[in-house]
Amino acid sequence: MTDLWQDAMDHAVSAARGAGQVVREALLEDRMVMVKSSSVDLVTQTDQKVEQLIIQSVKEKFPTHRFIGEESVAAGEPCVLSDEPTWIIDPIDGTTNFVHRFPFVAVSIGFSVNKQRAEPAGRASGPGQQRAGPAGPGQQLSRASGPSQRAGPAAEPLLAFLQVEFGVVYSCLEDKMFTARRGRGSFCNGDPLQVSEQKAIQQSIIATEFGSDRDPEVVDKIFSSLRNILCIPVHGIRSAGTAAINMCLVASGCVEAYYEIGMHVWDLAAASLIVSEAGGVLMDVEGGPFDLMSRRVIAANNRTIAERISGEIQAYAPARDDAA
Ligand code: LIP
Repeated sequence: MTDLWQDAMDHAVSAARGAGQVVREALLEDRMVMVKSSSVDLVTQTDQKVEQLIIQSVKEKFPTHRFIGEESVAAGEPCVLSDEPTWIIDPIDGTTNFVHRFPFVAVSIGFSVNKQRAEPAGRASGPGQQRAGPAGPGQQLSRASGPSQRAGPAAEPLLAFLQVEFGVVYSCLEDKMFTARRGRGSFCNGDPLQVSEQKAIQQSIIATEFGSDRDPEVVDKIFSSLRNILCIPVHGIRSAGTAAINMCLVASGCVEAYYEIGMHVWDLAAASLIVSEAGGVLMDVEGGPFDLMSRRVIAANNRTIAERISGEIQAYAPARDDAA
């Protein structure tokens, strides 16, 4: 089977590794901190430099491809997914961590193509792929089985409404390269990932973030959700300070779920595929289908835990990433 996108994925891995080196070096220097949407929504020259480095290197190799980059969008570029091959880039996921040298920082590169186009079974599938779960326009499929459990090609047509073809998250201070290709599993430094098998939320760790919205009404909702979930009770709550790494922790089986409202498509795109290819599920915070542009997500090891979390969340709807 012709593999259209392996070159692009190899390039993404190498670009993420190069970007990670720049981020590590920048950590040793003084960082000039600027603000974006609010006084706690931070950006540095390193975010901007790394995004330009990645975009330039991709343009040289794939001149027709499009981009959604966190800092480009902040500078006024559109945030649109289409059928065209599109690189979705967060040069530094965890900018606040980076500014404070809190040691979890990721370079995130997702790649989408053929938005909302149904494909025949197996077209982009790896050997032994098996899928389950609902799908609909603009959604990530969830998958019931992890890499180790796959057997035989998909028996029925796959509803390939997936938007993300591959995802690369480089946790550059840990030197962990998380990768996923649609239908081919998720990996960390080449080792396959599998979500936790835990079925009881009472024996789970849940990751979440507090985001950068300081509107007291929003903060009340965040704390109300947190209180509800903590009091289920769960074993614990964790925050890595980066959406991408939180989701890679779900894919790795270290935490059972991650939820948040307010992060962006560039925080989510790559890691959403890493979660689903590790056997996890993606869901909207109100229990509906996951929507990459909605700025809301539950990523969990299984549907039962995802649904339980959705029942405890005080939902709200920030402006969509693709709002005009
Ligand atoms: C950040 C996320 C973090 C979230 C923030 C923000 P950035 O991304 O990864 O988890 O809580 O709202 O979106 O700005 O560091 O790329």
